[in-house]
Amino acid sequence: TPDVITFGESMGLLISDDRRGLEYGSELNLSFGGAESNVAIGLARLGCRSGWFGRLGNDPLGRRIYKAIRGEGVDVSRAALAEDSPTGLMLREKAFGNNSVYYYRRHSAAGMMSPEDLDEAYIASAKILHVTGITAALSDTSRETIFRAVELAKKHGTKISFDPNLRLKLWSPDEARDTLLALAGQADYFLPGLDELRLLYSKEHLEELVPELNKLPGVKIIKGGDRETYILQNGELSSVPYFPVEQVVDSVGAGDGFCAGFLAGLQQGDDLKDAVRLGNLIGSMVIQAPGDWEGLPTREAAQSIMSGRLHVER
Ligand code: KDG
Repeated sequence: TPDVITFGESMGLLISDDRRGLEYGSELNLSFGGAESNVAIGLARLGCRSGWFGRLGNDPLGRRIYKAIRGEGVDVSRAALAEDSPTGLMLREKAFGNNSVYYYRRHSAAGMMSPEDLDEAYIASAKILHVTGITAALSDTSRETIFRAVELAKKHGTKISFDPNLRLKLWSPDEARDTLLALAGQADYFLPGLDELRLLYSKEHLEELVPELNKLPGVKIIKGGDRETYILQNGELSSVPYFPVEQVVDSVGAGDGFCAGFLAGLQQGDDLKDAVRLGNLIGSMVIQAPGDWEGLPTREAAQSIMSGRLHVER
């Protein structure tokens, strides 16, 4: 059984790289994305046993996504290909001055997930359950599912890792606040971005946010600082600097890469600082390749960069 499990919506992803954007460009690249499956894939590549579940439509996109995630070595034994509704879709454009995503996911199979879809024994057998706020934004039943999963994890001593992943195209900060902070209050590892904290607490500076965060139990790892990731543990703030990046090709997926590296670090027994360092490294690698997850490195690739070893090309 997997050590780290996660669930959520994975969708077909069409990316336009054309500077003319989706309105005038003519070519699209087909892939898929989904914050939670990105994390599960990242973990598997780093040598961890990970599992992902969720509902996909039993259609070409759904089967493609299912097989791709399974092909990465992620346990998909609890994932479902549903007949009642289609796989969601998302379009991204990297147009001149405009990096936007457009969701076509309302009434998708994933949003129909409900608490009855959860396998209690599966959650009990994992060491960590990783969830993100996207799932809470999809539908009422999806939100009930995430809270129920967290409750089951607590009951069985499975640790909870939570990334708010506030997606403003799904809900506003005002709509999201109570739900995301309730989940944050349940997390053993709360992994927000600094910009998300600003929106959730309506406070601009880290110094003002720290007292708020200190009210939450658990460890807080704050992503998206200018040059570093912050760790807030037992009221004490420290930080771990980013790795240098040659060229940012596609910044989407940085946070998921971070979570994968961080959770992989914890699984291999790293202390918090080293786990965050691995998170920073994986985040920095995923943004140097196009796509939401394709640039996630294997354990060997990550290790050779971490140790500064040169890669033998031929
Ligand atoms: O973190 C990247 C994800 O946001 C992306 O892969 C797609 O899950 C996704 C979403 O809802 O935007």
